[in-house]
Amino acid sequence: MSHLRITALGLAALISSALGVAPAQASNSFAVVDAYKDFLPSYTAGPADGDMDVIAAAAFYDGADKTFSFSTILADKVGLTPGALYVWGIDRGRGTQRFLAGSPSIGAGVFFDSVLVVRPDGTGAFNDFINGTSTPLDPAHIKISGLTVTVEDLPLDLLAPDTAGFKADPALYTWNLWPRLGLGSNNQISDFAPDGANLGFQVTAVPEPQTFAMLLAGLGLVGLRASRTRRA
Ligand SMILES: [Ca+2]
Ligand SMILES: [Ca+2]
Repeated sequence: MSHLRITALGLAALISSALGVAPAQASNSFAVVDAYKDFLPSYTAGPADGDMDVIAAAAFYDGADKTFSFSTILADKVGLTPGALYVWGIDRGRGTQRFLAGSPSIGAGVFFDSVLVVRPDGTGAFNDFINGTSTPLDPAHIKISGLTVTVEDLPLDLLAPDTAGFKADPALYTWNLWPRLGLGSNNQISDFAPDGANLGFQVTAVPEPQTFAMLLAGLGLVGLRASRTRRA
């Protein structure tokens, strides 16, 4: 069923047309199409369910509103696996490969100094490892729908208190996304997106509400096709 697959290039083109920018600018710097069923060998804590498998993800920084937004498509309906969590690791300039020191040692190339934890019930928190704080997210920012988890319009102030070592420009922060079952050991982490790397944020200088909706539609198409491929 390879003809149903959409390539990273295809997503980039989709995003490009949605954003009205050249493919070279869109590239893969802020969005990733992640492999289907690429469960980590170290993931032994739970089932290889589709809601533990990232298909696509993207993130934005709105420089005008000074807000961050994140979105992902999973391979199956969010909420399928009890205890599933979706975690965006964010590197604001003091990120380290924190999972390397864990057991089992995983996540080479995945740098973060804070995490955005989102639950299928629409609640979540921002945990800042540098400042040692945990801040519940306003549920109004979290949207769960079908295969999609979205966190919209998080204020810069939440992610970037005045802390030494953080990058001066929040547009230069990077991220990685991983589903996991509970917040214990590394064998609960099922997938990284992207694999072994961080991505940047698409920076939108002028707020355009339709942009995000169009990208989500594109990501939804990816998810739908992946889902069909899975069933086929
Ligand atoms: Ca995946
Ligand atoms: Ca992956």
